[in-house]
Amino acid sequence: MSQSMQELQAEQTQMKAQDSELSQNLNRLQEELNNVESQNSELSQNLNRLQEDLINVKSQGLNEKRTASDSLEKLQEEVAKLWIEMLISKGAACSTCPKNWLHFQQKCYYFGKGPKQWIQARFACSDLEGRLVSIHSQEEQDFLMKHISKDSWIGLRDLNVEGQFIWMDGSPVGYSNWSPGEPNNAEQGEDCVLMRESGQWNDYSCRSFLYAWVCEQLATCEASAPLASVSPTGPTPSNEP
Ligand code: MMA
Ligand code: CA
Repeated sequence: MSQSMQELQAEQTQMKAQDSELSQNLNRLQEELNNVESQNSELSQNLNRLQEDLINVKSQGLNEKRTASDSLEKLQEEVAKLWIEMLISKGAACSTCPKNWLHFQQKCYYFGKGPKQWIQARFACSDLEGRLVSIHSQEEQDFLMKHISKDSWIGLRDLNVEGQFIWMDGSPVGYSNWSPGEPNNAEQGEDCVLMRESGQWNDYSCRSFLYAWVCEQLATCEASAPLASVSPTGPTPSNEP
């Protein structure tokens, strides 16, 4: 055999060896690729599960926050009322109201005029540092009746659960003065409540414009001298935003 033939054979053997090495490498790479792909799909499944968990935790948190802030508002309401009762029992007069507000028992009332939907009346009251009126007795109803002249929005609505009316002060309906056959949730649905000129209540479309609305706020106590420096602990009651 010639010199060059031997060289060629040697080269061929070397090439075969390289070839098998390459194909081994290729197999290993293929395996690794498979591993990476399966890890990848596992990771993306985990990610999906984590995202679901996150959404659940977030909505749970929101619900808990809502419940807690509802309870807090009710407690603040109770504290404010107890505080007033305590002051009255110590001889204080709790009958001071802002200008243009009328005093009755422990509250002040504002009889708003001008076309408003229920939600606009609600904002008008909160702009005046009050809220739409909550009515809890025949005496309060009689007082209000004496001062209204048109259909007026009051602070009662069943926006969240149909038929479950809640006052703006957070309490359910105890005393009531519905017109006969009301609330009837007529037509496209009626979730807001008005007081008719007769004084009787009717559920009505929240989007309708009424020309009158009634706000309330707690009256301020003019404490007698020794009480002047005392004040209730905790935040003062805020009106619903
Ligand atoms: C009627 C009665 C009410 C209802 C209004 C809607 C005039 O009263 O059905 O219940 O709210 O109509 O216009
Ligand atoms: Ca109605």
